[in-house]
Amino acid sequence: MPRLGLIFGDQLNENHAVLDCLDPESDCLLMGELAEETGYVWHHGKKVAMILAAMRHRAEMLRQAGWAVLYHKFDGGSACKTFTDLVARALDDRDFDEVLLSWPGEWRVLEEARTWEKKFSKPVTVLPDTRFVSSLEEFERWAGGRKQLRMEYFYRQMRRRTALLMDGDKPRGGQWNYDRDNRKRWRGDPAAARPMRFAPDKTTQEVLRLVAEQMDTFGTLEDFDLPVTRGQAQQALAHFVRSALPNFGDFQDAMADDEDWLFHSRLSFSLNLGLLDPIDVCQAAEKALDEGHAPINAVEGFIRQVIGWREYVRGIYWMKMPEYAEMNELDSQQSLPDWYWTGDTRMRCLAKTIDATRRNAYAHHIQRLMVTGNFALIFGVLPKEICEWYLAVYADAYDWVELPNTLGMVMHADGGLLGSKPYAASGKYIQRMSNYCKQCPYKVADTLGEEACPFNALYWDFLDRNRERLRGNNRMGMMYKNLDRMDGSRLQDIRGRASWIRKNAGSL
Ligand code: FAD
Ligand code: DLZ
Ligand code: SF4
Repeated sequence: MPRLGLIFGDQLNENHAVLDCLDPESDCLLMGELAEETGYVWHHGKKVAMILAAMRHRAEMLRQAGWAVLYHKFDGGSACKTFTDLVARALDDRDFDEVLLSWPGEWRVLEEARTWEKKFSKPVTVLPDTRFVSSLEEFERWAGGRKQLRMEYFYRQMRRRTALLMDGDKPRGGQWNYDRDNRKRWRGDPAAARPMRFAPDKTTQEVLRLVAEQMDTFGTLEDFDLPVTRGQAQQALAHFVRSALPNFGDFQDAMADDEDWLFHSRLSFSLNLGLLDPIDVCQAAEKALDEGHAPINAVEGFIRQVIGWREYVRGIYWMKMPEYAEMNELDSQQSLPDWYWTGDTRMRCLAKTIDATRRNAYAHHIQRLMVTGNFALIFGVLPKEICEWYLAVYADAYDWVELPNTLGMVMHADGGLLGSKPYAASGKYIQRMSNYCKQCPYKVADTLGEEACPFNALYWDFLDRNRERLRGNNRMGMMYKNLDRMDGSRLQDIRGRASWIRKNAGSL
C-alpha cells in the first residue's frame, strides 16, 4: 500500500529525508496551507506570503519531478485547519500504510505529530531534518558532560568537521575568530549594498491577494520582493557574495538611520525555508576568500553565523525544550509596550528599527539584539511577550531559532546557558555604532531629566536590580565597578527615573 509523506512549509529542501525514503511511483506527498499555522501568532504578512508562495512553487516542482502531491490551499472557511486535520483528511480519502515526516522546526508541531500514531492507528515515522549541518544527536554528544556550553567551542568542532576555513587541522589565517576586527562604525563609505529584489510572479501575486483579502497580519505587504524558489535564493546568495560579503565583517555591528540592510546577507529567509543549504552558502563565501574577493574577517564572521550560531541555537532549543520556553531567570515582568507593534515612539533607534520591521519583515542582527532586544531586557519585558513579538514580526522566525535568540541571548532568561552575559547597554553603545542619536529628541549624553535617553537610566537600574544575580559574572566586572562608583543619591534618582519610564512607557 502507498505511504504518505508530510512536507512542512519550512522544509522545502531538495535533500528532504522523506523524499529519500519514499517512491514517487507509489507514494504520495502532502502539503497544506493551514489556518492554525498562519494564525498562531500575528505573523507579518510578508512572512505568510513568502511561506505560502514558496510552498506552492515547491509543490509544482515536485509534481514536475513526478511526485503525486496532495496540496491543501488556504481557505478561511475550511474545517481543515491543523496538521492533524490535514493528515486525517488524507487518510480518510485513501488508505495509506504509514505516515512519514521530518523533524519539525517547532516543539508544538512535534507534540502534535506525536499524537498521530494513536489517533490514526498507523505507524508514524519521524526522520531527521536535513536542513542543518549538525544532527541533534551530534549536538547532544558535544554538549553532554560539559559544565558550560559556549558557542565558540561548538563552532570550532563544526569547522573541523566541515573542513570550512581549515588548513589541515589549523584554522585558516591562524585564528579561529576575527570578531575583534568586525566592530567598525559605518559612515556612508563604502556605499551600502542593495539586496537583490524578486518581482512576484503569477503564483506569488495570487498568494499576496489571498493574504491581503483573507488574513489579519502584521506589517505591510507592499513591495514584496523576497525569494520564493531555490533558483531565486541561489541568485540572492551569489548577489550577496559579490556585492556585500567583502564588507560584511567590518560593518557587522554597525547600524544606520536610513539603511535597512547595510552589508547583511538577507539569506536567513531562504536558509530557514530549506531553499538554501548551509554548507553551499559557506562554500560560496569561502570561494570568495580563495579568489581574493573578500577578506578573512568577513568570510570567517559570516561562516561563524551560519555553522556556529545557527546550528548552536537549534541544538540548545531541542536539548532544552519544553522547559526552556518557561524560563525567566531575571524575573522580568513588564508588559511589552504597544509601540513595539506600531513603531509609534520618539526614541529614534526604536522607531526606525520597528519601521524597518513593519516594512520588510526584517531587521538586521544588531538592531534585533542591541535596539529592540536591549530595550526589552533593561526595561524588563516578560520573556513570553517579547518572544511572541519576535516570532511574529520577522519572516525568518520559527520557534527553533527565535526562542533561544530572544529568551537566551537577549533576555538572559535561561540564566546564561546560551550566552555568557546579558547584552545590556546604555544609549552610549547605540550612539557609538549608529547615527540614530543625532536625529533623536532624547539626549544620549543625559541620564536624568525628561529629555534624557531612556536607555541610560534603564541600563543602570537593570544592573542595580540584578546585582545579586549578575555581579559574580566575570564578564560584567567593569560594569559593576562603574555602578559601585556611583554616588548613592544619583543612584536613587536613576531608580526614580527608571520607574517613571516603566510607568509611562506608552508615551516615550
Ligand atoms: P546575516 O547577518 O547576513 O548572517 C548570516 C546568516 O547567519 C543568517 O542568515 C542566519 O542564518 C545566520 N545567523 C546569524 N546570526 C544568527 C543567530 N544568532 N542565530 C541563528 N542564525 C544566525 N534568526 C533567524 O533566522 N530567525 C529568527 O527568528 C531570529 N530571531 C532573532 C531574535 C533575536 C532577539 C536576535 C538577537 C537574533 C535573532 N536571529 C534570528 C538571528 C539573526 O538576527 C538573524 O539570523 C539575522 O538578522 C538574519 O539576517 P541576515 O540573513 O541578513 O543575517
Ligand atoms: C510559519 C508557517 C506559516 C505561516 N504557515 C504554514 C502553513 O500554512 N503550512 C505549513 O506547513 N507551515 C507553515 N508555517 C510553518 C509552521 O508554522 C511550522 O513552523 C513548521 O511547519 C515546523 O516545521
Ligand atoms: Fe536611542 Fe537614546 Fe540614541 Fe535616542 S538617544 S536614538 S533613544 S539611544
